[in-house]
Amino acid sequence: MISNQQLSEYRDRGFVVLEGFASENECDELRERAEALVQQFDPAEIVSIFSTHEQNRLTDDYFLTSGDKIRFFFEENAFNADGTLKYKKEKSINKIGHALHDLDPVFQKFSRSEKLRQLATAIGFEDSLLLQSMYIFKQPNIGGEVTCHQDSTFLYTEPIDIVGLWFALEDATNENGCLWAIPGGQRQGLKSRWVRAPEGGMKFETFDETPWPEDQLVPLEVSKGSLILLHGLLPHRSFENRSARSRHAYTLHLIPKNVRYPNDNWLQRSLPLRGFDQV
Ligand SMILES: O=C(O)CCC(=O)C(=O)O
Repeated sequence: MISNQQLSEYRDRGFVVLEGFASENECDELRERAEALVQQFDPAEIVSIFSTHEQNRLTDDYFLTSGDKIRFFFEENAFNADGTLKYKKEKSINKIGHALHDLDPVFQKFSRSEKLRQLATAIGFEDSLLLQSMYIFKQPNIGGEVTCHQDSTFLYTEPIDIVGLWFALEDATNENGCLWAIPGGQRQGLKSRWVRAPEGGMKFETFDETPWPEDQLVPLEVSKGSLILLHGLLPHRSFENRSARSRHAYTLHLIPKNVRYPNDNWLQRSLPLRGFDQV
């Protein structure tokens, strides 16, 4: 599942790549399912532009109530000035989130597979809850950047303890917007939290104003089927995809059952969180 050397690499660098973790078949099944979900989705229902630059999202109810739903978010550059889509909807969606692992049978089966349960056990998350899932498209030509961040900023727990599982469903290269990370950056502590403001909407609570040392970022170019484990405090990002190739990925976040999950985190659910054993 994961060797001792890979485990110590994860602890030291804050990330590790497990090549070939998901089979070609599993990757294709998830891709086909995501494509089917997009086909069923009517973009007229809601137009929500997702971007880490886009301040509108801070008050975007569609986003803030998506923690226990399957919702669709567009690339920031998907629209013409008149609000119409530049490309077909299947080439315009940035991501689907945030409860595929609970609500969709295909994603649920993959996310709670024996293989994933064993991996979670090996990395000390045997008694954990599946908090969030996302299908990220990083579309050809218009795939938006994700600026440098720590996942614990958005999914904060006390004590801080979260792991991100990032599955490459296609080869991810520098050209199509692979992940980048600052090795060892998880040791620098949490820079900020994104919290629900009492007056409504979201705001950042900043603990450390120093900019990210982005010159220390390294590219994580990986092949289809690779799994990247990401420590919740690891600074990471991805650049725009200006290439003609997409860069699909599926991500899952796990938290231990015994941490405190604050009610001012953005992600709140009516559906109870479930572990690997509760199918
Ligand atoms: O897949 C990407 O491009 C970035 C994903 C990421 O960093 C995140 O969702 O935390």
